[in-house]
Amino acid sequence: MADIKEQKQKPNIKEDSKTNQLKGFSVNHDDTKLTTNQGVKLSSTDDSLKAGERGPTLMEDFHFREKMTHFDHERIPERVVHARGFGAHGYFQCYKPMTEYTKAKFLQDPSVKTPVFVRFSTVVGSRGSADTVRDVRGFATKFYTEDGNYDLVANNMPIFFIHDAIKFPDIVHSIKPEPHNEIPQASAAHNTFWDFVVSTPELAHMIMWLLSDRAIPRSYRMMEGFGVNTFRFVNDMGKAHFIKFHWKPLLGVHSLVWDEAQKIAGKAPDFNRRDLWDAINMGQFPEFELGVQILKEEDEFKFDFDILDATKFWPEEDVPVEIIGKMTLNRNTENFFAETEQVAFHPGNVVPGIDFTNDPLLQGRLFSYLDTQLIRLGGPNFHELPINRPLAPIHNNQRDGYHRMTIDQGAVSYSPNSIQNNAPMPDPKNGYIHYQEKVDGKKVRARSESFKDFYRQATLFWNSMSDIEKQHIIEAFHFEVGKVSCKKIKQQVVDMFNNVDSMLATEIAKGVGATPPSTVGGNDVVAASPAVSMENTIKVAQTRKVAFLVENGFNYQDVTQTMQALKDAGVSVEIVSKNIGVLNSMDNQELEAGQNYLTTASVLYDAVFIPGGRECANTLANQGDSMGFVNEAFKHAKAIASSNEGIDFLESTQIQGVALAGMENTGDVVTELGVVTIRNTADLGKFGQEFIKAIAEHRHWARKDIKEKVPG
Ligand code: HDD
Repeated sequence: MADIKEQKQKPNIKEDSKTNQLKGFSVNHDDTKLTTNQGVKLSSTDDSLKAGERGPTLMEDFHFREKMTHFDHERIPERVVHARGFGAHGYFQCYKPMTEYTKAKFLQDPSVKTPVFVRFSTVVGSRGSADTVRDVRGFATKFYTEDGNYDLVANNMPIFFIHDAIKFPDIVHSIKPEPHNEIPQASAAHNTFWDFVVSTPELAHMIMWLLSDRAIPRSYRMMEGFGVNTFRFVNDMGKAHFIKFHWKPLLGVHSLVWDEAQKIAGKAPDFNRRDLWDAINMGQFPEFELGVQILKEEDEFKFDFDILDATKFWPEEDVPVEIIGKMTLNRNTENFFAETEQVAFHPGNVVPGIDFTNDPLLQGRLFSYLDTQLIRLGGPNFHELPINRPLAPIHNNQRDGYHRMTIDQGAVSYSPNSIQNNAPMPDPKNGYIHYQEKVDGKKVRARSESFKDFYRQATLFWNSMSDIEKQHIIEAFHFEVGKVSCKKIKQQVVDMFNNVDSMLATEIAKGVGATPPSTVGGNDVVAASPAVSMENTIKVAQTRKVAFLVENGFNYQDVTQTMQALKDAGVSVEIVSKNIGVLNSMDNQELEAGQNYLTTASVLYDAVFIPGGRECANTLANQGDSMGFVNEAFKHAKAIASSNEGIDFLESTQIQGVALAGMENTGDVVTELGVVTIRNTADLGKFGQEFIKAIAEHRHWARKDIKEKVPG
């Protein structure tokens, strides 16, 4: 009895606790017989019940009616934002007890593995839209802790568009497809959004992030996550600190280039979700460290921005990120709908030790998420869906409502009561106690003056970008604003961003047919925050994907040794050929090509390798698809490697101005601008290592003028 009581109050959380809970709901259909939803076995499901073979279908066909009714009701409303997403299971472990700052139990004991479910998403597109559109990415994590569920509902950018949640419907309406014709899908490049931007200067900073490479991540495994809003840690003495949450991927932060992202949207619209799915299936488990920026309450007014303003970040150079734990995603879902679609996040799902602040964006979020689940999941019992159930026990007086699962015993569903000794009883000691912040003010529909610095952090961000990142931002403006048909808005964009930086505004104007600013713009910010530039991120080759372009007559040793070196470094390889199937090497050894130029494309790989073998090189040189493949990889600044006669093929492509191993080369590895070549098969070991280094670099931006010189 004592055990049951103990269990009722305090679950023993283990890494697989959530998986085991879900198993109780999972159904296996192997070797089973077809039944109705009432469990009645069916003899056939291929024909409806008719009055005569050619006659009308009969009303009494209960199987037809049930099957059709279920089908007719299979869709639920998609999320109003973040409709397209992809989830995975894993666990979180803290590195050290955070007792000094918070009493949150999952942040105390490094030996505890708290189960988590994460859903990554895009914001604007509908459920069937492409993964690689320019957009903010959602990064929502549900921690199934012993104290109940904690949701960290984050994005991959540290700031937000607006100050106050009351503007959320406006910004979302402006960026979504325009209501009269539902065009364009999953894109900010249209009149209504930019009309809203130029009318709402607080957006300036977020636009800089949205038009940066952060908005087209290479992988969900390679992006940061940010809680954005300012929260509080509260310790068991009731002392609070302001905090910001960060997720830092161990693979570094990396992005696609825009041309590539657009092509992937057509060739592989599931690019990011497949990448996550495959990585987990291959055992390459995505890992993210959890970091916090911690501020003393007395330092609230120490900064030249308001720490409650969600359009500002706390520069890591000023408030260091303390790494406090790590999350590992190690299990794919069994059923997309049951798990990823039905999961319901809410920033208001907090546990003792984590509390809110008066950040007006956060305050509004605290209403919206619970509200939206009521329509999306059809009633107040969505917390009972397997994916949403906490591991901590639920005991309260809430009853009834659509789809109630639990069978709550007894006559009592009110408090206080004497019939049940007042159970379920509040727990003043362990129960959630809101931080007792003193609040005193007049009721006003107004915004604090301290929020009204719209441009200085936008300039800080701009100053922090590398040259190539700046160039990409300018090109993104040319694309986005170039698609705006209203000339007045284009000019207003130039004028607005002149407040960020004059050079930026002048460059924007050049590309979109507007007049450059006539006044020197910018502001007094000259500082930079190196932490926001992706140039300074972690660079590893692990988990990258390389295409080997191979045809008959290839050099077997070149292929197998290079493949082995890459595999040893955790890089995966796909053989691409004109035809899928068996290929023969120059010494008649076999290799299987798994992809042809129709099933795959250059944009789906991080790097390309072309082996030696005269016949192979000649065939490649006569195939437009192979040439295009390599040209595109070169243009997208990816690593390229080639050995022996493969280099002759490279010479026939648009790879110009890069030194390649020449005929006289006797075995040295020649590496220039991410192109690695060798003419001697004896030293393939070093060649492989150089290639791995070039892949780890992610992109080789020093290739001069590639954009102009390489067509495509
Ligand atoms: Fe939100 C979903 C993140 C501001 C209202 N939001 C949603 C999701 C993420 C975020 C990751 C998807 C969750 C999932 O995968 O199911 N949202 C953010 C961040 C914000 C933010 C980091 C800025 C700090 N959101 C925000 C505001 C509002 C909302 C200001 C409204 C006042 N968000 C919603 C929502 C959604 C949502 C309408 C749609 C689906 C859902 O909640 O479950 O309630």
